[in-house]
Amino acid sequence: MGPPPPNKRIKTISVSRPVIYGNTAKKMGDVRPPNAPVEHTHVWTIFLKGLENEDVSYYIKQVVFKLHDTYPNSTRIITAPPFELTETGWGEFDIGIKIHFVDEANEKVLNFYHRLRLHPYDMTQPSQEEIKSIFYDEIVFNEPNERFFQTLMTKPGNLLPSNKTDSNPFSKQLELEEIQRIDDGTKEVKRQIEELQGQLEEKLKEEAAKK
Ligand code: SLL
Repeated sequence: MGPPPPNKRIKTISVSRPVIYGNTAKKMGDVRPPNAPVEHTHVWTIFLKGLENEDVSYYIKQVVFKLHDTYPNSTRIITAPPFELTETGWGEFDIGIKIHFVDEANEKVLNFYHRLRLHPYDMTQPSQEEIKSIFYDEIVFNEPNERFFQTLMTKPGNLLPSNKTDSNPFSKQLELEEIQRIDDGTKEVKRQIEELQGQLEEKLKEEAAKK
């Protein structure tokens, strides 16, 4: 008998898993972590987790957060859930996120960025509120190998719920509302462009009439 056949990939199949990632941040008051440098103004947490906190450890082995070089040991490796990291600091920057999948998956590292947000969008509104910059996304495994596919199938993998609730900020409803806002925005921009073009033509006509 020869060696066992290589773990074959299943063509034509994609399996997706929803994840939530991003950061929360709060201005530090008088209570500061004992080792926080004086120039640090905020405490923040970056995280990656399953939708509605579902377990992700059956497909994610570790998450690596790459911080700004101003941080000592700027590469932070989190090898078990919760995949999150709390730090203090003064500035916003792009945090590199690398997801390493379980060995069985035989998948490449997934690499992306999250812009750490410490301040409210409207900075004229001083706010002591917790800042949140949180995103929904789906990790898609294209042509998973047979063994990993079996593992994925043992866990349901929540889909995006249809209605938004307080515990479910991400939903089809929110997605549709966002598409509607983008649509409205696009129409408004188009309208403004046409209005300005009209004004420009008027001015050109006026100029031509003067000559
Ligand atoms: C900025 N380009 O100027 C960004 C850089 C750096 C953030 C932000 C503290 C690091 C430390 C920190 O918040 N660095 O002291 O350990 O806004």
